[in-house]
Amino acid sequence: MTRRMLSGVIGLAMISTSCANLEVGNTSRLDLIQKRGELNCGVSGKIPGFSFLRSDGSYEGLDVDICKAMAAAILGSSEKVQFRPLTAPERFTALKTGEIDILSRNTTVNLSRDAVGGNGVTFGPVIFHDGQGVMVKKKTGIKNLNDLANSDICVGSGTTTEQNLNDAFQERNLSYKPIKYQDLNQVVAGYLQDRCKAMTSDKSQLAAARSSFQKPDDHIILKTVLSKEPLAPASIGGDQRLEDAIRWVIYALIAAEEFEITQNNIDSKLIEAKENPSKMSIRRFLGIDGGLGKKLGLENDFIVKIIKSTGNYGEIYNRHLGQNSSVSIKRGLNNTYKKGGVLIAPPLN
Ligand SMILES: N[C@@H](CCC(=O)N[C@@H](CS)C(=O)NCC(=O)O)C(=O)O
Repeated sequence: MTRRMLSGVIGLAMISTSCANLEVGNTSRLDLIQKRGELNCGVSGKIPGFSFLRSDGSYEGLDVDICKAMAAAILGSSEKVQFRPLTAPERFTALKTGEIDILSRNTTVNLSRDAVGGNGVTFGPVIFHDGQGVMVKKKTGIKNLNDLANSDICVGSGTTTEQNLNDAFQERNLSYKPIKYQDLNQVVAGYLQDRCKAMTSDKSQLAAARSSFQKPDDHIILKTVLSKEPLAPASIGGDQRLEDAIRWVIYALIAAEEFEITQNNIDSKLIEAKENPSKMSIRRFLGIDGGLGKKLGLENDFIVKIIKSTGNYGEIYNRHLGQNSSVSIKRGLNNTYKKGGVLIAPPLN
């Protein structure tokens, strides 16, 4: 055997070993979810428009529909979800201990949460671009952060909000006292009971909280934006198959809006695509050609199942945060790139 042939054999042996390792390393929570037949999704349960527990025991909101879309893709039915209400300080532990498979709870992506040396979780694509805001009572006449110097401010603990608040006041050389609470309802109660001059949180949460006040017009959300709060679903780090599934479910929701495929027209789009072999990109998208689903460990028609269950991203947004919803937040950045926003899905091919 020549030296070259020998190195070829060794190379092959190495490849086959690494393939074997790949197979072992390939076990994923995705298999566990499919075996269990149910997805455990961590939510807040207290934020109208995002995840809110209704009086009949069901959950609704954008974060909730992300869980439902995942269940439709992974299990074929958006009904197969167990929702777990979690406080902000509990959420990452719930992911790490396996109590939940996916966290879909107004959670901001940042380096410390993502990195192995930090919280070690991994994030899907951003589903809502938010920013931190401050709400005050109109009668106080407070217009900006300078007016809040030496004030008590109500804030949720275990959040990015806490740190941003500290940074914003430090940068301005102002002092303040944080009054910390475990969840949004407590922050709101503290604020309404005048335990603090202002409350701070993601602007979406402030809008949601204000929508439930008896006199929403008595409160204003200051123009100041303290930070970027890109909210995204998260899963345990190091599980690429689950991470990939989450990533492409979100991209499918965004791409369906780009393709103008909706809950109402999906059946006719499917017939049209089946009858028309030249509609390559739509045929791949709807699982007729290309085997995209199988590459993720899902059914090839996983996107059809998602859209039938929840509609596309725009439909989800309008249902929970659109003009006719109780929260009503302008789409702004959370629109597709074709309509002036920053949402864009890489090609599904
Ligand atoms: N997006 C921020 C803040 C999110 C957050 O959880 N905020 C508090 C509000 S003060 C909260 O617990 N909200 C929902 C709840 O009370 O269930 C983060 O990821 O840290």
